Amino acid sequence: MTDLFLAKEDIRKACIFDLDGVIVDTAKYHFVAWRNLANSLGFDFTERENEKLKGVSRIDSLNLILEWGGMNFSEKVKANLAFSKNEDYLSYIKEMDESEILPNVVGILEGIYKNPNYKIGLGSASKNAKLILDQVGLTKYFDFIVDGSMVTHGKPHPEGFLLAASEMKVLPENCIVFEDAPKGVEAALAARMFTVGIGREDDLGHAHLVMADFSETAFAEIEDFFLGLV
Ligand code: B16
Ligand code: MG
Repeated sequence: MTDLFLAKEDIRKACIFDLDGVIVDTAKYHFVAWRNLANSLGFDFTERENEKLKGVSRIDSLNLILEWGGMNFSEKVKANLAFSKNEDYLSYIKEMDESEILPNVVGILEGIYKNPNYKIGLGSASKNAKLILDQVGLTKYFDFIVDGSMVTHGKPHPEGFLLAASEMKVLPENCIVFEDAPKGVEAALAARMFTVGIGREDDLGHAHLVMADFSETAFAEIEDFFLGLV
């Protein structure tokens, strides 16, 4: 039987998760490590400014922070600064365990994992994504993991989400993306995927559906929106 004769609920589909802000809150560790770096260069920045770094690649984050501090360096020095920030960041990441998984993420992953029509992918800008998933014990749920080292273009470019979909052999329109960053929502929409914003309606109103977190949701409820049943 070809896909042509499959009912809508039997078409191969996938859920693609962002990592930071959706599965775990690593933004707090990025903030501490970037702030340590800024302080060592003689300036500071606020938690509000840190919000602008969500979903942004490491080097783009550094460029923004240096702009806030009115500083500029050669590419070589910037590479060294990014390296030392990452070493500092990793010292926090290496202490992470499953207690840092955000509320009901495991429940949602289990709900998808048990559904034979769905694959599960990761679409993160972080080059540390695999390490973080291992650290919190969630790697086993994922059919394919896209991390920041596998893409040329950062979010809002759709490259990462499209790569995850094609590696899982699922059409973009059959994918559901979970994203916490406005730029990540833009990337998922540009990939023509059903986009669920995790966070505040004010920041993520351009998504198809917005929820504060996963705490009071079952995957079946989200799927009803995706299938147009709600
Ligand atoms: P790394 P996500 C993103 O992860 C973070 O939101 C962003 O703040 C960070 O700069 C980026 O990863 C790169 O992280 O330095 O570990 O490569 O939200 O796309 O999962
Ligand atoms: Mg994120």
